[in-house]
This record gives sequence, C-alpha cells and structure tokens, in this order.
Amino acid sequence: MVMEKKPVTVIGVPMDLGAGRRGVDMGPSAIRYAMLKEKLIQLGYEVEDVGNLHVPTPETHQVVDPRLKYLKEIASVCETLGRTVSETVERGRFPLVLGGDHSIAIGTIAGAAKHRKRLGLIWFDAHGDLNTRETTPSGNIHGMPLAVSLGYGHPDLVNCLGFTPKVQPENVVLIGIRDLDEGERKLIRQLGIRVFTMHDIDRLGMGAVMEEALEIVTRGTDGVHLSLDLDGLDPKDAPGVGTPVEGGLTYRESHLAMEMLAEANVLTSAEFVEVNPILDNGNRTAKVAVALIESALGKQVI
Ligand code: Z70
Ligand code: MN
Ligand code: MN
Ligand code: MN
Repeated sequence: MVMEKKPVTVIGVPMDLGAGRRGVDMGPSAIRYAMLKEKLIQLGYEVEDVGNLHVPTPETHQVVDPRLKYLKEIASVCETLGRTVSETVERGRFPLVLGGDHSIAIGTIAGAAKHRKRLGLIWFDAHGDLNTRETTPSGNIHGMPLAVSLGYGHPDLVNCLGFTPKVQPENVVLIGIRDLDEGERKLIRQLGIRVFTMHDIDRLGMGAVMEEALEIVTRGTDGVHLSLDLDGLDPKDAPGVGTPVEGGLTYRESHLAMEMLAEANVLTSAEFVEVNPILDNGNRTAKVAVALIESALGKQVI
C-alpha cells in the first residue's frame, strides 16, 4: 500500500530548561545539519521548516522552585508550541517537532490532542517521564511530561492550551523503559499503563511488542502521536543524549518499530527529543534521529 504523504512542517524547539545539563538546546540544529529536509524531500514529501521557537537561556532566568525548575519559562514555551502544532494540524500538515529536552512534549501533545476526540500516544524512552513535583528526584521538568499529559502535575503545565487531560492511560504505551523512580512505578500501577521494559522487548521481540502497542494506541482513537526520546536507544547507537542509560534499544529494533508504525499508517504527529550534539560522536545521534524519522514516515528498502 502506498502511504498518503501529508505535507510536513518542521518545528524546532531549542529547549534545555527542563534538562539537568546544557547541550540539548542544539538538538534542532544538529538534526537539520543531518539533512532532515533533504531526506524527506527525497522520500516524496513536501516539507516546510518554520524554524525555531524562541526559548529563553537559563542564564537570564532564576530557578524559583527547585522542585519545578524554570516552570514559568517552560510553561510559556509549551503554550506557544501547542498553538504552533495546533495551527499546523489545522493547515492539513503533519507536525514534526525537534527537541530540545523532553519537557516540550507537554506543548506538542497539547497541540496534537486539541484536534482529536481521543489521541493515542507512543512514548519511546529509557525513562518514564512520569514524575510530579512530589516525586521528582531532580526538579527537572523533562522527567515529568508524560504525567502532565495524563493530567498529573502543576496546573501551569497540566492546563497547557486550556484543557486536561490530553491522553487517557488506556491509549498510552511506553517502550524501551529501564530507569524508573519509585513515584513513577506507583503512577504506572495506579493508572494501569502498559509499559514495555527492556526485559519485555528481550523476551517478546520488538515485532510482537509493536503489534500490541499499535493495538493499544489505535483502539478507539482518531490519531497517534509518537514521542521519541533518543535515550531510549542504546548509548552505543545514540551516544549524544543528556542521560545515557546502558542496555537500550538497538538501531535495528528502533527501526523496526518505526517501520511498523509507518506500515500501520496511523501517525498524526511526532517529536524527536534529547539529541545533545556536545556529547555526541560526529553528529551520530542526530543522523540516527533522521534515519528513524525517515522510517516512521515510510522509507522502505524496496
Ligand atoms: C529522572 C528525573 C530523565 C530524560 C532524564 C530522569 C528523567 N527520572 N529524562 N533524562 N530524558 O529526573 O525525573
Ligand atoms: Mn534529568
Ligand atoms: Mn529519557
Ligand atoms: Mn524522556
């Protein structure tokens, strides 16, 4: 089957206020430098790049609450991002958001959910990103965006674009997980969220995992968002991330997942986050991100 090729709008968000470490603010540049636009045009897409949103520099702002670092600034960027994503959908285009740290998912998902009765969500990550002010070990908001999208967290984050929750737990899957905090485990149990840990992927294989994941995110939904944190991959394949965690998804497993998403033809928006070119090796991680984007948007060998 030939995939419908909706025109793509690239939105860069050079955010690092939500991460404990500087460098992910250069992610959008690194991904563009890895020839994203050219590759998508080669694939047959019409591509528009609207550039980067304005994100304040940490040096010009104070941490007010150490358990919610840069809350106001992050909430404000996410509001703008949410509006930009929402307008992109209204214009009949596919929003492709480049991070930046994972806190931007609060805005991307708000914009994507605004136009859906029910949004499915695939969360690729080493981490759960299910912390709240009460459970966070770091105060870094990039450890919270999934909880926020489910309706748990500070009102300034949860009410992005004026509605909550953005997604229902029964339509959310996590894939690649291997580093959870105690509060995150509790929320997963409480909400009954389907989590495919590295253990599950080793046992079942990525093919079976994606089959089940696709069923969960498409059951009763009218759109699916992919939120992919490059630290879900193994540091051998994606060394340029803020928080490398051993024992991750291989290049091949993550490609299979993207190809199965493309085959299912269900994606309505996507974001690729936490690329840190400072810690990388020859922009390898941004190149992997571009290759994964190509696969998710339908690139095939034959
Ligand atoms: C930890 C926290 C996290 C990314 C680290 C880590 C969260 N659970 N997310 N790197 N991308 O601080 O909440
Ligand atoms: Mn962190
Ligand atoms: Mn992560
Ligand atoms: Mn993450």
